[in-house]
Amino acid sequence: MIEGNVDQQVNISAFQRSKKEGQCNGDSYMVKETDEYFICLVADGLGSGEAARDASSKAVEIVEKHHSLDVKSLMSMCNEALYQTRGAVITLFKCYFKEQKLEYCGVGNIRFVISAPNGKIVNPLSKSGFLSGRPSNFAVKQLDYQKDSMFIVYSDGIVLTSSDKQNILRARNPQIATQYLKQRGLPNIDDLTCIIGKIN
Ligand SMILES: [Mn+2]
Repeated sequence: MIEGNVDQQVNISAFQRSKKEGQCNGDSYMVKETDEYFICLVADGLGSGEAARDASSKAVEIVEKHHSLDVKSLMSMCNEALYQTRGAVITLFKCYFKEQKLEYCGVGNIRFVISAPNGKIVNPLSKSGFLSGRPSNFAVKQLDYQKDSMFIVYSDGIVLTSSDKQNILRARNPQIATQYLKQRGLPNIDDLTCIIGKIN
């Protein structure tokens, strides 16, 4: 569990769980905040176990090293890094604080949902497929966001109903939202990664 620092612009609550207890999780994620931006990646390696983990962690390495680049460039670099791996599905987004703009790109079934303070929920759609080094063109979506927006990024180890999404996005903070999810119960369907954040 990572708990966000109150001094940061984005308060995060993240958790992961393996499908089989004690086994390696095929999902990987990273978050990074600088004075100018916040960036977040969730990758789910195809299949399970070490080979899945190997694929998803390659994407994380790229974004950890090159997080100052734009989302489109990073998606291309992740794709190249995934050549000769199992492949992975990826969701990557970056919020630019001063502009209050968000760049988003998703390939495959990692969901991203963001709310505005007025309660409106935005569910940007990802492209189907996965990354494994084949040439691809990445469509990056640009969204405006407002302060106090909450978001959820989650792999297919969780299925959220629309009332779950509302409960999470209306929670006072990400830690309370995570508690809600844990209390509601999370059936063990796959490796799981869930990141809930609030942009202050
Ligand atoms: Mn999965």
